[in-house]
Amino acid sequence: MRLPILFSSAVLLGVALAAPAPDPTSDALAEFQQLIAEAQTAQDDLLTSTAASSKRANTCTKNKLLTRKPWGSLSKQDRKAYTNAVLCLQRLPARTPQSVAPGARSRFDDFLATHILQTLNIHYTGNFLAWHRWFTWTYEQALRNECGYTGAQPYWNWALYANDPASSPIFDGSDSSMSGNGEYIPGKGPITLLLGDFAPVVLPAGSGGGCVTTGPFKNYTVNLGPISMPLNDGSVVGGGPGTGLTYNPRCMKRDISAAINKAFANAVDVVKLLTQNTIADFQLIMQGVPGSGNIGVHGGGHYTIGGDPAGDVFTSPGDPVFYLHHGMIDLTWWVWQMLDFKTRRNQISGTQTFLNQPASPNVGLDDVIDLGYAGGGPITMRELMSVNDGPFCYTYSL
Ligand SMILES: *[C@@H]1O[C@H](CO)[C@@H](O)[C@H](O)[C@H]1NC(C)=O
Ligand SMILES: [Cu+2]
Repeated sequence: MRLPILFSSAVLLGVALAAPAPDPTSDALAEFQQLIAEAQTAQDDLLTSTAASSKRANTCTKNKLLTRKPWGSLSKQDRKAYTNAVLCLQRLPARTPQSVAPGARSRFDDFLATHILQTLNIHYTGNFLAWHRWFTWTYEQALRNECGYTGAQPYWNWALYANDPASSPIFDGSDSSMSGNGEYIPGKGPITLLLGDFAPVVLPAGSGGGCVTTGPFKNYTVNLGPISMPLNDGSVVGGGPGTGLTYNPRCMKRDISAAINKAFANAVDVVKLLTQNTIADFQLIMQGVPGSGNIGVHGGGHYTIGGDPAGDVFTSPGDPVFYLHHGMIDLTWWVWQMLDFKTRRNQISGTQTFLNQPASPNVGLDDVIDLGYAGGGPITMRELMSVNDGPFCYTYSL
């Protein structure tokens, strides 16, 4: 607030300001950090008061919270412990029957198959945030309970590396990264995103495009999909809904794009999202107003990764970095809820179908979410609305 006043009085005095224009994203980054601190304080207060009033043994308390941290704040050893656990999930046998997803080869694929099967009922719907909260948590539990991981699910703070994601600790290709960019393929055209009957969104190609050849996942094979994969000639490949579950082994490709990260998932975008007043607006800003050309921070993160499978809405959890992206999506919902928890805890907006096509009822607190063979069991929306309640007891730090 102080800067504009100083600036206008300087103009009144006729003083020529020689200093370069301030970078709005650095102010926004500080504001984002402040909002996280406010959310933490609100959560602490809430837990202190519920602990005092509850006699239940399983009540979530401050000292039971598991803290999810940004990738770059983990030690290199902890990052490797995480990627080793993911590699373990990729080695464990699938539980999904061949009759459901004949191409599923691993526990990691169980999660991917579940996402593929439910895509049209979990995006641009009223359960989008809760479904992905439950999905990410169930994955975190599988890493911990089936693969000996003792940490929390890390997240990708898009705002920190918006100018150069490929060099960030997440994508730098080192042993302690989530693997690097795809091999550079020159001369690629843009990709075109189609969303219902809305005007298509054309996004520039990134700085990779080929197979990922560095870091922990360089030998990882994507087994399922594609279903709706934008290519760099403007076309979209894949068989569409109801397909992509047969065995289709191929390398993982990435096409990391600083331009997309800068345009849709920078600190200003994050703060704008967190300062919305209703869940309807929060979701709209997060996913971008359809037809506006803005894909929001959700699309911004996905298409910053790009490639195959992460450019494919159905198959995107086939790239393990999906779960770091959705950790950050969940972080933004957590902050937004904590800033006015009483009012926002149970807010839901949207129907049961993708952009309400075909038309369907609104999602409510009694709706059941079931991740099938990924695990977790059926659970109601009501139990997914707070990270301090139901199955959850976690928080986020910087
Ligand atoms: C990839 O596979 C090769 C050949 O089996 C192996 O030598 C190498 O250690 C593997 N790399 C990673 C990062 O898993
Ligand atoms: Cu999803």
